[in-house]
Amino acid sequence: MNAKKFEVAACPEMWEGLDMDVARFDKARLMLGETYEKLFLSQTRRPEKMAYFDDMISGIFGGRIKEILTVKKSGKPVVGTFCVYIPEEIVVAAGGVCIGLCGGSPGSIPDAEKILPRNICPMVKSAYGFKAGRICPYFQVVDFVYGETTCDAKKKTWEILDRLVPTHVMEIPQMKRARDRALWLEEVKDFKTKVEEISGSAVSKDNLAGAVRLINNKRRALQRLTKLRANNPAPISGRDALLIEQIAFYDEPERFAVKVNELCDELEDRVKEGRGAVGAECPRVMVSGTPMALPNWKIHNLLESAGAVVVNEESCIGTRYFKDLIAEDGGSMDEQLANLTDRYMRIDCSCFTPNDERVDQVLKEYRQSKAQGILHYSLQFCHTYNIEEIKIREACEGEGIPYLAIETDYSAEDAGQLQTRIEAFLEQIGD
Ligand code: BJ8
Repeated sequence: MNAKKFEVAACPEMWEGLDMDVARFDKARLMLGETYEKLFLSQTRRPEKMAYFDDMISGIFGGRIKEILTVKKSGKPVVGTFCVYIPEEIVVAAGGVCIGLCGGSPGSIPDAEKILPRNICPMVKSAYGFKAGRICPYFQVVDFVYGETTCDAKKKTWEILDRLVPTHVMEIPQMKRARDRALWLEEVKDFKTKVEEISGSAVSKDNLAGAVRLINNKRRALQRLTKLRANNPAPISGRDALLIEQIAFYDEPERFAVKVNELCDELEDRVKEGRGAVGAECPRVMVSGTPMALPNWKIHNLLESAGAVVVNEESCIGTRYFKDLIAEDGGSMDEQLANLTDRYMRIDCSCFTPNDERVDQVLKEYRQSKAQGILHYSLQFCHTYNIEEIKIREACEGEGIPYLAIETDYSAEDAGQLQTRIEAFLEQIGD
């Protein structure tokens, strides 16, 4: 397909202006390009419309940062987040940009381990390390970041991160009673106030209604993509679908939705013609669990290199991000904020207790995606997902669903051992 060598574009002058460690970052840029070429561009039978997403990766540290800088220069807020609980609609309503800053790379972890404990989640360490090492242009471009109180690793890291970048924290309730919803509504209002303070202007109800429609459309496009993956043969690889779900946290939302829909048009044609990204005999696997932040492609790569196809991600970089929409019938600001609060309270993160709706959701998505097995993925030291895994496993056993649970980090050290376990799991599906 792409004869010419793929490269992630360099913008050293812009990075210099963002106070980055340019020499070090440039090496990471080259490595990302090489990995991308190997994992993504080597795939045969790729949809043509993936070209846009290839370009996004090529411009991820260049063109997209320039766009965000333009918004910033116009006085609009640029907000970094680490959790799908932070209501991006409010940032968009203020004319700003909301960016997901979760870390998915092992390269920044040594920077974090200079200060943070080693035995915490790699996603938290990777994100912190990107800022500490000044090796992420997105971290350098944000006005401030918004953390949350979902897990211990995150909420205590925010106190340390605040030394490097202004860090605010939303309190996410841990239960879903009426009083927890009331708390969350207050947190949403405080978030809106903070965003307004930074942008220097109030968010109007019309702007909020427009932002809700815009982000709903982005989520709808991702829902459409997910539905298409339920076809056999799968019209798109799991790797490519995951990539799109990751890009959803960086790209301009309106353009992104258009491009995902264009891709879906092509996938619909493929489905009609019975053309897949893989053969119909490929074992179909659903991945469930902790999010996989860019550029974490470890599990999808292992699964698909072993001959499977991933057909669903029950994850925050996956369906948990887009399965629910905000009701668009709110008129007043209060009604709209109530609608928004209700939608966000439906996110079934394992930080909630009890959280049985997630178990039901996993089974529902398993059936909808026409998967043949579930791989539960938990990042190392994520206690809530690791413990909730017990209930997911029991539910799968009850339904006779082939199941494999993996706890891992970002290193390649366990790749051989994981490969063996994955191969045995795929054999089990084939039996
Ligand atoms: S709503 S899943 S994005 S918290 S994996 S950092 S919980 S130790 S990412 Fe998450 Fe929001 Fe929940 Fe979703 Fe902590 Fe666990 Fe690490 Fe996690």
